[in-house]
Amino acid sequence: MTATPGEAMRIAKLGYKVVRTETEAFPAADSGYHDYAEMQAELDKAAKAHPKIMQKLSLGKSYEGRDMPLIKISDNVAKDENEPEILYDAHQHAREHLTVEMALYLVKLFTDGYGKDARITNLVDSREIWIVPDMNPDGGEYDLTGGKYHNWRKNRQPVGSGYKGVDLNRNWSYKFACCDGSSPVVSSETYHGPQAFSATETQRLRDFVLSRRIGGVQQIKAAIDFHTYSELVLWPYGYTMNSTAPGLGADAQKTFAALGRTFAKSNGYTAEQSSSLYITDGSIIDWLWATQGVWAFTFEMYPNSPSKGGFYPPASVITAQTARNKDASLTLAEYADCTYKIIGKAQLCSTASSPR
Ligand code: LU0
Ligand code: CA
Ligand code: CA
Ligand code: ZN
Repeated sequence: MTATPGEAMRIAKLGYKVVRTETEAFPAADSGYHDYAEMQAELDKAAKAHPKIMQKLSLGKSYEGRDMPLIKISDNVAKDENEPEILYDAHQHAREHLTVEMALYLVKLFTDGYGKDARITNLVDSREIWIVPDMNPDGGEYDLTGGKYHNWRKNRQPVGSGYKGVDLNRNWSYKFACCDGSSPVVSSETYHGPQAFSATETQRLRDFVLSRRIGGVQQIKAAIDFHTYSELVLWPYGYTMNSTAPGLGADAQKTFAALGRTFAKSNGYTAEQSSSLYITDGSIIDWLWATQGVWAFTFEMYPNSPSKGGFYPPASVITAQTARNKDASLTLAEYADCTYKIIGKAQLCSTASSPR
């Protein structure tokens, strides 16, 4: 709960204890968004209401020491079952606050829908769903300081020359800094960091993903990394304009494109290879695919133009713009047991010719 200084004084006069915490809040007009403390409270509430299917765990701490929540949703949630695992992560970029709302929407969708909606119930029973709602809590809170937005993108780690911040989505190790898709300049918005995984927060998610590699088999089969804005569905690779490249053969490319176009049909976004937007190196989806074989997509959410609010659309859009990705999010989870089904090549999933 938050209060303005005036409200805090009146509450104190009523005899209640007012505790000042270090948490930031959205400007009043945007109070429909969840700041860090409100996000944590929402997750705690959901975990308490659905203990059989939801666990609130932790990835560890961010650079400034904020807990990075990790949500698991599945039947028999305390057990690691042999079920395809799916990862949804949000908020690598601080100012992209709508993505936290997307993650909270997915938590609600899978928990409140369980036992009511057959599609949701089937997924919760047959999958292990991982949700990381806040990859950049330090940057996200910094972006709200002083009751106004700061247009902040990176994390808040000191990087030299008095500057702070590494672009988390340029800090992953696959083809790190290879191709002019990031910057070596500490003050740049796309500063990639002194080396791959220099950022505390990318280390946290990397270590979790690697921990899901069991007996040499990555358990996470598919992922969506949520960003804003542009209304795009993007698939690997980001580092090259070539549609096929080492680790990404013709069948995999066709599968990515078919899945991506299916998602775009449901949410009205534009589907394309990530590099069609612009070249990025050290992005999460290139790493997830190339090193772990995870079918990983970037979704760039609402809006599609700066005139609709850019990185700061009004809170009134949250409900529609998160629900807009319901079908795509569920469809990816449904295909997670064998993505090649979508190009009619299910045999690739069970044979030794399966790439990973
Ligand atoms: O990281 C980014 O630059 C993304 C786009 C890539 C995933 C291709 N755009 S954003 O920073 O505006 N979300
Ligand atoms: Ca289960
Ligand atoms: Ca498992
Ligand atoms: Zn982004």
